[in-house]
Amino acid sequence: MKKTIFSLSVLIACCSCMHVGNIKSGNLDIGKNQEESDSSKLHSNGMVWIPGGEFTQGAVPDDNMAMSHEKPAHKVYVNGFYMDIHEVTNAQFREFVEETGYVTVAERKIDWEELKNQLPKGTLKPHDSILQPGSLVFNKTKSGIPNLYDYTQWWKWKIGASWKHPNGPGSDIKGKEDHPVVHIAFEDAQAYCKWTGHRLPTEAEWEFAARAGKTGKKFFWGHDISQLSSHANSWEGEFPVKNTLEDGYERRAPVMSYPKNGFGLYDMAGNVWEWTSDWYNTTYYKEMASTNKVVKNPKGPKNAFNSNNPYAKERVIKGGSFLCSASYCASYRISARMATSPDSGMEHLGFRTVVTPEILKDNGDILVSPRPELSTLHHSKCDQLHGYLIQ
Ligand SMILES: [Ca+2]
Ligand SMILES: [Ca+2]
Repeated sequence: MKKTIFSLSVLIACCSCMHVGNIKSGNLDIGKNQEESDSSKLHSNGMVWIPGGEFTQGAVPDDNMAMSHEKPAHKVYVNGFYMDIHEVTNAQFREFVEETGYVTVAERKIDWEELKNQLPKGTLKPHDSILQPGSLVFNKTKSGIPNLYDYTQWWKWKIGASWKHPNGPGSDIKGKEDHPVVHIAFEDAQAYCKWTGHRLPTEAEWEFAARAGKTGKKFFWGHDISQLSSHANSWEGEFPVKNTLEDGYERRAPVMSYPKNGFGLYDMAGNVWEWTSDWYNTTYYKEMASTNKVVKNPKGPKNAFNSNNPYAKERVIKGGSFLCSASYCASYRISARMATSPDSGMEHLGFRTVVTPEILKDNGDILVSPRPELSTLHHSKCDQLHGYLIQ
């Protein structure tokens, strides 16, 4: 098991189901003309059909918050797929853990011999009392910070922090079953996906789904930043010092606390960041744009590369979180993206899953018509929990 450079750099700085149709139960209504079928308008087992199509991925022209790695925008086509309507919740993840006995990266012992290979040569080994299972937790600062580039000012390594203890020992998820699960490393998300028979979305799929047909818009609701508080759980006030709580939540909010986008997806802006399956490569958008073609179903670059973090191979995360503020990254914008080390779970990082008709067919787990009663599709705890059995 590895921990990330990011994790360790902070550490050292500090101390020094749903199952669509669940492949198991297999109950998606998938017909030959599926994009026109009723299933396209239904949430089946907490998922919704995202019709495929062409779109422009990347920064919109008048977005002055867009970072260089969101440019140049480029044309992409994605096939249709089903997507979880909300971030994977604590209840969903607990069901997975209870059934499989899975132990997340944040809960595992740290192997210094593996870890040091990801660090600059000569990095001193932290004391054994520090090299304990844990994760990164956000801490507000006591006063304003002139330099927001140094994230170690608000990210702290906390021994004992994990999905069960999001803010470290003493915290728990009781009464927060409908909150998004966090401290999820990439391999944790993949393990959950394997259990459900789903997979993580590609970055292009994620962005297409988030945009929901809003061409040229910065946010899923349009262009009006004044609607942020009513549409997404973000950080309001001076980051990372004072949160005015205008949107009602300082940290994670229960999933589906804010309006859905045009495809019926919740929290595609804010609440927690979400893993995609793409490697992060700073040159990727330029390469895509240079083809002067509509790239079909891109799956990301072949290799990871980040000139700012040469020791790590990172994945792309999307959507921003409760920590995103207008004064910092404004990552509730649709085109926003971030590089994160795959073995790093954090307090603001979760995921949601997708599944394609092809995957379902490969698993021989399809019910065509007649569409099963939706109540039969909802067997997981989270379904009952949220009461979102779809009308
Ligand atoms: Ca908030
Ligand atoms: Ca989110």
